[in-house]
Amino acid sequence: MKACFMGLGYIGLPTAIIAARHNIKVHGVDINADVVEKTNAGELHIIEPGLGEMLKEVVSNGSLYAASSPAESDAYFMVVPTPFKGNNHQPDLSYVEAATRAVIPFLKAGDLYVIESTSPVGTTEKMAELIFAERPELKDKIYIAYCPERVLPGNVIYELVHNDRVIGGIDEPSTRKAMEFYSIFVKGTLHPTNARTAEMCKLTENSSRDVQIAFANELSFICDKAGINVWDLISLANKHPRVNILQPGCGVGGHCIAVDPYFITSAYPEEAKLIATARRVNDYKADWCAEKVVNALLRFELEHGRKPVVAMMGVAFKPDIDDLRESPAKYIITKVMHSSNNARIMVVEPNIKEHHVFKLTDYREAYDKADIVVFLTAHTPFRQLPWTDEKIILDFCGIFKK
Ligand code: SAJ
Repeated sequence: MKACFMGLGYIGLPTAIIAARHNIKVHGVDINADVVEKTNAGELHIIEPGLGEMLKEVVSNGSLYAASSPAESDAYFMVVPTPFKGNNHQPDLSYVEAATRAVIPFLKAGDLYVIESTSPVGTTEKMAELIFAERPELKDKIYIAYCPERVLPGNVIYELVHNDRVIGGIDEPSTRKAMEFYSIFVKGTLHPTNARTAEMCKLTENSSRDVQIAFANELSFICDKAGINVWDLISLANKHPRVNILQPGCGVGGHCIAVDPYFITSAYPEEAKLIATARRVNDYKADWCAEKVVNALLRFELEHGRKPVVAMMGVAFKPDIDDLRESPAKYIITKVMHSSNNARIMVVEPNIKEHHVFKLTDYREAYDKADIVVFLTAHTPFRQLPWTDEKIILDFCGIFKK
């Protein structure tokens, strides 16, 4: 069986590699020539534990080959980004559409076409229309489905195989055909549904997490005013057998949770009130944190007659990763630097060696030297630092929670 993966990014590449390890001949396509070159050289262009060796193996035994354009296959997978366009967070389907148009000439009766990219409801039907407009003779002869991924970066190899998956075809034969494909390497349960439900399911999963984090962040605003430790509060409330509140942080980052809810709110603005509010709460959390830091700096200067030394702890968008994209911590650091009027600000990120904008300081040294310590990302090593009353500590991510 031959499979063509359109997009060799954080999801497409690992999926292509896993498929290639299961007796599938994989043709991987990326518009970035550098990605194609690296992949064919057996070099991983993303960071994912354990995946590098697997890539070398499938490239050297010929089961994975990368190129800049598609080739004839039995199954085609669209694993490209779906960013925003305009200023109202409208989803931009141009990559999915371009990838689809690129494979249309190769399609033949019996083939499977799958979209994995996070997409607004109706996208799979829209792409089916596009395919049949160009190739009307394929109507009812090919299988078209939507099958979102659910993997957590850092644990991709395990989750790609063991997570349950939702698979929705444009008709039942399509759902069955797609399930047949995924059953080759997925050990989790495959759940059949229709394409629209599968699309909405992906958006729902990430919106649900965003809403739950917004609840925790809202509690952090309330507790700050009420003089209550929010971490203690949540831990106590979670002792109730049917309560499970998530953790507040300095905002929500990454490319999924802070993005996918907009695919619902932009299409259903009248109905998606709670989802839209949660987005605003989580975005506001980063501004609220930045303001708290700036105020602490000003107060220190007033009280001590000199500028404070400040340690900003953590730049990544979540604990124990090196991914800084869409990071609220990075946003807060930049904002504080712009309004700090020459205070000495040390930036700490133990998971990376250097950064093109921030000069990085070792976390122990920064903690030791700082008058004000701001915890932005709950990296594990920070938890070893001793609590002290001699510094002003702004713990936005619960480093010192019990
Ligand atoms: N966060 C909090 N409080 C929490 C949990 C997380 O503030 O209690 C913050 C994190 O610090 C981070 C952001 O939320 O800034 C997102 O982190 P995350 O670990 O919740 O999620 P992602 O973006 O790494 O991955 C998510 C996952 N989705 C869900 O958990 C529902 C993953 O399974 C998806 O595959 C991925 O999105 C995706 O690709 O959609």
